[in-house]
Amino acid sequence: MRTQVVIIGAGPAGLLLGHLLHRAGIEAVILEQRGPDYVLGRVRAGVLEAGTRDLLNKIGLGTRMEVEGLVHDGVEIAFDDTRLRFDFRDLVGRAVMIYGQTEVTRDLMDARAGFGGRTIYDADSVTPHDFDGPKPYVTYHQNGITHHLDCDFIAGCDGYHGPSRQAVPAASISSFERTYPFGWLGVLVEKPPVAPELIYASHQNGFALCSMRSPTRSRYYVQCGLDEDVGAWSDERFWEELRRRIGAEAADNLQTGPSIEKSIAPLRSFVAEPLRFGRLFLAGDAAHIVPPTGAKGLNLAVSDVSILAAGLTEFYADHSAAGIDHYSAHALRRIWQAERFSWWMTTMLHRFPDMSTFERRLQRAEFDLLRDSRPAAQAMAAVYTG
Ligand code: RFL
Ligand code: PHB
Repeated sequence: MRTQVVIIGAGPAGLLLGHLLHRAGIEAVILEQRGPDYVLGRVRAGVLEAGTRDLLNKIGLGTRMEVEGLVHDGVEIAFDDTRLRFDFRDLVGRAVMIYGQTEVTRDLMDARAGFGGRTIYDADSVTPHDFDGPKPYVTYHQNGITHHLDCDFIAGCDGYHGPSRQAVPAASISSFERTYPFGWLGVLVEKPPVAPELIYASHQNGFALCSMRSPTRSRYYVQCGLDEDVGAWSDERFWEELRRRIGAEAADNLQTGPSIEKSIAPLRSFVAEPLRFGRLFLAGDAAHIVPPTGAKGLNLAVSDVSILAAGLTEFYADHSAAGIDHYSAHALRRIWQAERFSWWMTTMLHRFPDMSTFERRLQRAEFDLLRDSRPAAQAMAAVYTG
């Protein structure tokens, strides 16, 4: 079998790339290790930057988002007993869209089914081959049979643990990494959100975040230890800790109920360089990870594949390799900006195990700078809204 581009991974990066290529008349096959229900069952990001929203609208994928998504003109940040609202419209004239990654993925899957794009689910042992030469191919197993897929290019959109980055010889790739000594315990609950906008809270006990998926469904997080067992967190314990961290006024408005999802995610910053190895490209979480504090993970995946799709379109339409030659440098500029922002927000708002009172005062000074300096608040708002 042969196609123009093999995309490994049917997460948001892979599905969106498939969509953008289809619009440019380029054929792609997506190979996914899991089934569609598993992919849709993962509760992840919730905030779309203005640019992500614009792109989804531009390519005809925004209909449901514009009806069901929630436009947020601001965000709140609380530090101990002080709670501030940052008005994005006033600061930078933009807003964000609250629309879950699950919904974006569902819209992309529906659109792909609509144009008859091929996605091969439950593909085992997916392996990219010969991408350093002119004839790359990908092999995979399904139902005991080994399949061989010839192509012009391979796009590794297979997340942090996928095979694409691992196929690159160690001498050709550099990685930059920071792991944080904590994780986020997340809970999804069928109750209205505590406040109309998100609240990021820094408390002596640790960080907390109040987010949402809809007017009736809320998503909450508390910072927890890396080695903690999710089974040790009863719903009651979670609500008690959340109430303590978000301050008295928000705690009074919190509506609790049985959790419908509860999981712990570690926090990590990671970047691989470069993003191109001959005819193999890395995009999305396959290439970089950000801690979720800045809500950048999904948005970065979108910006990577937009740049990559433009490069591939230029290659096929104009017989020019300039776009794909420039992909790595172009995408990495934005990636490092998001890395910096996510690291900064994480550092300002979390409790670190060996933190001194000096460092807590520095965190407070960062927060006070956002309160007292309009340019500082504008810089935060500009990056947050994208
Ligand atoms: P994804 O979504 O991980 O999709 C990769 C796809 O590749 C498949 N795959 C394979 N396919 C074939 N063969 C193999 N051997 C394969 N190995 C893996 C996987 O099954 C999957 O379908 O990466 P993508 O598309 O780059 O999208 C990136 C976003 O998903 C990610 O950046 C965000 O969700 C990050 N993230 C969050 N971002 C936020 O902005 N806010 C959040 O609250 C937030 N929460 C999260 C998150 C990521 C998490 N991870 C990775 C565990 C919570 C979690 C738990
Ligand atoms: C979420 O709604 O899951 C969410 C929102 C903002 C973040 C991270 C996660 O920074």
